[in-house]
Amino acid sequence: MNFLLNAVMNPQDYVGFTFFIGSMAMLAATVFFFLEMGNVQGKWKTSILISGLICFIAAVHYFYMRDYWAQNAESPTFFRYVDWILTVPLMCVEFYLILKAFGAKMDLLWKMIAYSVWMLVFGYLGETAFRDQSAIWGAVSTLGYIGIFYEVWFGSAKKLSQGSNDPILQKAFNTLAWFIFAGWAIYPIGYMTIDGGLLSGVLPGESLDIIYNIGDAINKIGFGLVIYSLAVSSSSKVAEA
Ligand SMILES: *C/C=C(C)/C=C/C=C(C)/C=C/C1=C(C)CCCC1(C)C
Repeated sequence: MNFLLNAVMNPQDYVGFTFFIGSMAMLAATVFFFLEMGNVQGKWKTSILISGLICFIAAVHYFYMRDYWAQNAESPTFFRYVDWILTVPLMCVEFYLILKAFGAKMDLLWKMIAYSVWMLVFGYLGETAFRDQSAIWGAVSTLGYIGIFYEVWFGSAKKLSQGSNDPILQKAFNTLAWFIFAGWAIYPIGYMTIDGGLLSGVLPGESLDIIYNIGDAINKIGFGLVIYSLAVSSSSKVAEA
């Protein structure tokens, strides 16, 4: 448990504070989703399990990131991207699972995972090895983001949702699509605060981690809650019928 206790944080350290809040929020959300698995109908359990796993993986990384920040006052870029490379594909799995009953095939899942790996690998390179040219790598990374965005707003995922004739599913799907549009757009804003980026003169350098931490709380916990409420509504509809 050493990693839980190591960090000594300065009370003025706002960035560190958002890591701290982030780790607690992810932990609480994990417990919530795992416990609620028992309250939904069988076919929804996997979706809720994955919501819990996304928050669990993030919680573990947040404990490390908080420590790393407290010790080095430096962005924990490596842990950040390890977290994302595990959790973002799991969010793609969530899309696949809710659409599976309406005909989603594995190739939709692999396509979305490929887009997200593309997005994250090039984003990582732009934050590390090629930081001097972060804008170019950010633009390349954005192509992966656009791919996911397209799938969910116009592509095959959207069409499966439309064809489902299930208003509860459609409402949840549309909310998740907004998470991809507005929630995920938080990340490139943080990225653009890197020196030489569009926002580097506008926002201070420490904003990067604060913005990423806010993005994670919204997108991991919020996204999970949308899946959860879809599962609860669908389960109670079945119970009534
Ligand atoms: C739980 C973590 C999530 C949902 C992370 C999402 C990350 C992104 C949508 C990152 C996107 C980026 C760009 C679109 C361009 C600049 C580089 C990134 C990786 C920050």
